[in-house]
Amino acid sequence: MPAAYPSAENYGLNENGQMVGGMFNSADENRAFIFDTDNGVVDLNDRIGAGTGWQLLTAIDINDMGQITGIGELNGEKRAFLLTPNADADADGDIDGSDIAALAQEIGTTSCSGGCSSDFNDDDAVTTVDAFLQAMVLGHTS
Ligand SMILES: [Ca+2]
Ligand SMILES: [Ca+2]
Ligand SMILES: [Ca+2]
Repeated sequence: MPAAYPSAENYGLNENGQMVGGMFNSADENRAFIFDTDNGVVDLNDRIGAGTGWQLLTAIDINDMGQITGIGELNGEKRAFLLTPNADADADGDIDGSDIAALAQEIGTTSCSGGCSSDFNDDDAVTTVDAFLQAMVLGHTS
């Protein structure tokens, strides 16, 4: 665990070995985290963009698509959250035809090890799960 949040409780685990939960310290400050053996412990607040108004306190569960539910605060008010993996393959801030083309080139790859731009759920393979994640947010801009 990071030094600032030495204690943790794990609440959710998926097929890909990704674990989520809440980490906290003696000052009773809480942060939602995700853990896997490739990336270690990552504060989910570092995964969402700055300036959202959200503080993610505890992650409750993660499904095999990489979607994470939990509890946080939006502008200081306690709320539930749902995070869906970012399907912006070319990282230009929108989900459009060029992202579909990038996924089409990689689909079927089963040994990404972090090297596939379209492995949105980070299971080291580009599959129909990643295509579905992309289809859900097609047309979105950030
Ligand atoms: Ca894009
Ligand atoms: Ca684009
Ligand atoms: Ca994948």
